[in-house]
Amino acid sequence: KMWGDDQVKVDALKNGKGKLFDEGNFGMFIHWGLYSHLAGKWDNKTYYGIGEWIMHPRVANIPPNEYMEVAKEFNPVNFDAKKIAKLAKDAGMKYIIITSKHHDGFAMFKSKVNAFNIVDATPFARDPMKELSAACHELGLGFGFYYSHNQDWTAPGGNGGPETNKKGKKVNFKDYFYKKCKPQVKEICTNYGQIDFVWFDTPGDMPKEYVLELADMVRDLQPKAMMCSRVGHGMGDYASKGDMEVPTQNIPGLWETCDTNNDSWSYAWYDNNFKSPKEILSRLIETIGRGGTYLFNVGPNPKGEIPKVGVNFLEEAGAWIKKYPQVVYAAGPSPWGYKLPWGDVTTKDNSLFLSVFDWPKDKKLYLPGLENKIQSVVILNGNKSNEITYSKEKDWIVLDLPIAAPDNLISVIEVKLKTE
Ligand code: FHN
Repeated sequence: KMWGDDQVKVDALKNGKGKLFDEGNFGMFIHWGLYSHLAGKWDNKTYYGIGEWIMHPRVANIPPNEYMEVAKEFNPVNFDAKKIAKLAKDAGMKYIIITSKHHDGFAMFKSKVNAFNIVDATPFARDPMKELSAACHELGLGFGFYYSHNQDWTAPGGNGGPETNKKGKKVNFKDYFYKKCKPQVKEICTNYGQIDFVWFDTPGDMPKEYVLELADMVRDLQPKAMMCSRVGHGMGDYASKGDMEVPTQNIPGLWETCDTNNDSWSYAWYDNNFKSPKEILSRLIETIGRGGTYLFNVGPNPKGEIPKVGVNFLEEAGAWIKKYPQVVYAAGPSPWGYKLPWGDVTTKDNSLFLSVFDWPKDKKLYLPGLENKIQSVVILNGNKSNEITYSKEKDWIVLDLPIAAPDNLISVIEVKLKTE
């Protein structure tokens, strides 16, 4: 058997979960919060690195009370949920997951249990999560929340947060968990209709009883939502791989890898190192080729807009996917199990889709050890397709290519196998 189902996927799908992974394979991650307003700079000094960590002692070391004051200036008046959802759709993505609260503890949603939130603490006073979830529902996109459940650097008792409350009384993780974390997770799981993902992060040494309590509540309130493994203690419906990690060997089961469009997750004023459309697509195809789903991050700026270069590159990548949807949607992993020298392979039914990242200069494309009988080999290019010849060299199949790559981004060749 060259590729096939596996139990995790089958079970998840049976329970009405995992469809967005199985059929979509591509989602938008958004890191946006109070830190975006600082854009990597504090007290006239720029801190290189991941922008959402700016207040951390290892970065600008901003005292929680000073950081919380920043909320008074945060006014992302150009935030346009419909525009962002449309961008995700045009980019060929099937869902959006956005930071409802990152490690800084600032809630990007209206919270009744904690006033350090975008509606109550900023001049903006709108709930962008309401707007974005509605826009996603309208466009038929999946929607989910990121929530930092363990680290909270401004909440007394949160991991990395102050050890005493405003009155100077010592507090512990339990206080934070019951006063802020659990009630806020309840809020995001009840106030935004049906959500498709709850993306917890950095569980660290969070005690198991709290993780279980949280996971139970999410299952109760949002039985269809997929919980990512970063909730901790082996819980979750799917595995989240390391940040920006495109695995090199096939991995079974339901999993996702998250990547970002430049060097930081959140907006940083200097970060112009955007991944090109070709890089986005090749990393997406490699992830699908290994059996996973690709969650690609963007970081809106202090005004709430996604930087133009990132937008253009995503639109270009989306136009390519529109030309070759079969390479991405509901596509299975490569039977080779790893990337090949010229590109990567995704599969559907009896077809192998060869995405050629580097067009071979000798006009020969090698398929190592392919033993199946071949029905046809065609180069796809939009609605056009050209049959090409192939031969057998030793035990390998060798395709005869035209001299020039037909697609200036990534060319695709479909190898249809005989069924027998
Ligand atoms: O610390 C965070 C980081 O800021 C970012 O949110 C990433 C995204 O996966 N998660 C954590 C580190 O793994």
